[in-house]
Amino acid sequence: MDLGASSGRVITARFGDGLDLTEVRRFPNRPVRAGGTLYWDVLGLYGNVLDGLRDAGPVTSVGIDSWAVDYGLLDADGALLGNPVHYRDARTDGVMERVRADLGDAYLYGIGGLQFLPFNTVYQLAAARAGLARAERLLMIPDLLAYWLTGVQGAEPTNASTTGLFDVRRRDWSTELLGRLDLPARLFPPLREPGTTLGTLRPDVAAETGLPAATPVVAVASHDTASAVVAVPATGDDFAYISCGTWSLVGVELPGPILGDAGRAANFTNEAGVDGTIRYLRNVMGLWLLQECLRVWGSPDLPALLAAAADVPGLRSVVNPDAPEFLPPGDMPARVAAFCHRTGQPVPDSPAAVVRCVLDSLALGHRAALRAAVELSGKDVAVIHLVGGGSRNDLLCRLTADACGLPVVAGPVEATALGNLLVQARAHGLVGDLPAMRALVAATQPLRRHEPGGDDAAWAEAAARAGLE
Ligand code: LFR
Repeated sequence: MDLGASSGRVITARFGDGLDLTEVRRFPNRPVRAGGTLYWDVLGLYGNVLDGLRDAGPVTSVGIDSWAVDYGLLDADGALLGNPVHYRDARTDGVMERVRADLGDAYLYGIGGLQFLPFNTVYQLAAARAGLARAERLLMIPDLLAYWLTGVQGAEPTNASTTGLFDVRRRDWSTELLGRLDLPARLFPPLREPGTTLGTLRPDVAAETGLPAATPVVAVASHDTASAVVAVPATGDDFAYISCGTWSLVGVELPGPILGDAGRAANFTNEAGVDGTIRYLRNVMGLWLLQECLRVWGSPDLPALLAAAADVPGLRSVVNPDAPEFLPPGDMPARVAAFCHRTGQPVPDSPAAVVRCVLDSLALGHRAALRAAVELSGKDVAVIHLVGGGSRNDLLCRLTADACGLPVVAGPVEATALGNLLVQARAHGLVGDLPAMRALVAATQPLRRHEPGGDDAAWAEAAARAGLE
């Protein structure tokens, strides 16, 4: 089960001579605004999880991953207290600034090594403090769904490391930070590493889905980005990755965290990966910009629009994709136009021109984050693996190769689901270590290589215009 911010999917894999994937179910993930608050429809998602299990039929095990940072609260009886709020909701406006001023960036970063994003769990909790009084447990979204399937409560490090309440060196909840923030320790359940069985199906779930009650639910790298990085089809160590979906997560894999001032100033994150690895990366706004444009335009034909965007002259107008005004849902074409107008650039005058501006700008965001990752980590990078839904977008992959001056290997599209499945397969002894998992992905999944071309000076000039360099 892989739940992304815009869609969810249930995929089964058969491990044998190769690796066969079957998409069993795909469904939209549509946030709902009610009473002024933006929520996830978590019961709708869970209903799709149950339907997906029924469609899948008997399986060796089940694993769940989703986007990070969001959570549900349970009372002492294990009942959900309120509907999980979407990280793009405005309740955190101004809260991060307050917490950072209180505790200090160096202190927060020294423990969590987490980039400062306004929606990190820690700031959501600071915004919703009054709601914590009756809460007994906080479960991250994949853990909440796993709890409903199994009756077992727990947390998993790859996702816990996105909360801002995790000690990335000790790989455990930071009791120190919980104390400083006056957050009750009881809320934070014991951690279970990816690859361990967390429970089996509740009898009512087994009855409803038709699966044996003994079906194990395995803890996977439950943060979708962590699973995606497991499935990067790298054949050596000299790679960077871009996990490109609603967000673009741009960075490198490291054996341990880097918690110094330079990384903090560059807002790089140290998120926990499988096998003790660190995802050293920065969030770039990602396909969200394009998705919101498409929504506002009433879902036009995307392939036709991308073909038209490819014919628009490049780098005419560019935006900083990470500007705060692009984070909340809304009229993205108007916001892009306003940015261009404000910075004295031509305002894109057609949907194709807006799409070209957005993709050029994302490529610039990829370039800035990639350069920072290389500089801060000192890692040799000879190739960029671009995985996830964005790997289908040839124009974006080509622009990224040009902007970064490195070859981009695009694919697999379903890297997150693959990483989820591979960690389960390893728990059953069907695959080996990370390099072996990646070699299996490289050998079995369709990939496309984009060589860099173009003119670095033109990209550097555009980056300056967008305020990125
Ligand atoms: C990607 C992702 C990112 C995280 C963002 C919010 O789907 O999980 O890694 O920063 O969503 O949770």
